Amino acid sequence: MTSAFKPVSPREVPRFAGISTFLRLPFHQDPADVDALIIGAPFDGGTTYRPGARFGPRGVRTASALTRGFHPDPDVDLFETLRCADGGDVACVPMDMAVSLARIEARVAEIAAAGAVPAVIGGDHTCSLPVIRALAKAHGPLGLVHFDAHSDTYPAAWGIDPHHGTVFRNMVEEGLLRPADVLQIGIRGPFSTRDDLAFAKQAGFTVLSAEDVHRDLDGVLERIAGLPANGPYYVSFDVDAVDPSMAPGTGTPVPGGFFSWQALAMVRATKALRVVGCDVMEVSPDFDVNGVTSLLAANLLAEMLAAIAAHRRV
Ligand SMILES: [Mn+2]
Repeated sequence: MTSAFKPVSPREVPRFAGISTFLRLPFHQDPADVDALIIGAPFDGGTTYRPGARFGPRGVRTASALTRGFHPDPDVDLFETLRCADGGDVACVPMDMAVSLARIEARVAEIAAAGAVPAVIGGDHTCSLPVIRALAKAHGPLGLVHFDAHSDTYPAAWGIDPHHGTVFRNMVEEGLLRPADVLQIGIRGPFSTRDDLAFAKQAGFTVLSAEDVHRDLDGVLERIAGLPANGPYYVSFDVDAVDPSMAPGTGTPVPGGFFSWQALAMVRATKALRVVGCDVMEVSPDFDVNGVTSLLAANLLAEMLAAIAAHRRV
C-alpha cells in the first residue's frame, strides 16, 4: 500500500532537518484520512510533585526522528499497514483542568468517530481520563494494559479529584473499564499506607509489580497475551514504570523499575489484543538526561502502533 501518511523519506530530507512531528510524519489534522492519529496533550495541571510533562509532546516528537518503521518483531512495516499522521496538540490551558480535559475528550471523540486510533503523547496521567471517556463512549467499556510505577487509583489530594494519581479509580467509578480485563504492571512501593492497592484489587484489577517482571518476564508476557480477546483494549504507559536510571525525565520517579528492553517487550505483547487507543504519559524533558526518556517514550509509542498494525494484519 502506498500512502502519503508515512514519514518523509530520510533520503530526501535528513532526519535532523525540518519541523519536528512524531516519527517525521505529515502534520495532518483530519482523522478521516488516517488509521492512526498521533496527538499531543500538553497538560500537567494534575501533577502532584514535579511539574513539566506539559513539555512531553515536544520532547517526544524531537526524539522520535530516529525511529524507523519496520519492526522485525512482530515482523511488520508500520507505515505499510497503518496510515499515520501527527495531528498536533490539543489546546490545553495550563491552569484549567476542566477545560483541558474537555478539549482532550472532544478531540479523541472526533478521532474515534472517524474510525481512527488515537495515540496520545502526554502530559501527565490525568490526560488519560478524557481519552478513555471518549473511547468508552465510542467502543463500550475498555480492557486496559497499564504500565506504571503507581496504581493511580489513589484518593483525592488537597481536595482535588481527579489528579494524575486517581484516574484509574475515576474510570472504574465512571464505568469506563472492564475491571476483570485490567492489567496493571510495574506497580511498586514504598506506598503511603498498607491499603494503597486496596481499591485496585477490590475493583478486580490484576496488579503485577516491577519485581514480578524482573523475576518472570515471560510469565508477564503470557498474562498480557492471555487477556480475553473479545473486547476493545487501551494501552497506557506512564514512563515512570521504567527505572529512573533509564527514564529519569519524569515527575514522580521510583527506583526498581523496568529495563527499557523489558518495557518494549511487554508493549510488543499487546499485539494479541484489539487496541483502540494508546498513550505514553509523564515524560518531563526538563528532568531528562541527554533525551533518553523522550527517546524511549517515542519508541514505546511507535511500538504500540506497530503492535496495532501486527494485530490487524492477522
Ligand atoms: Mn501514572
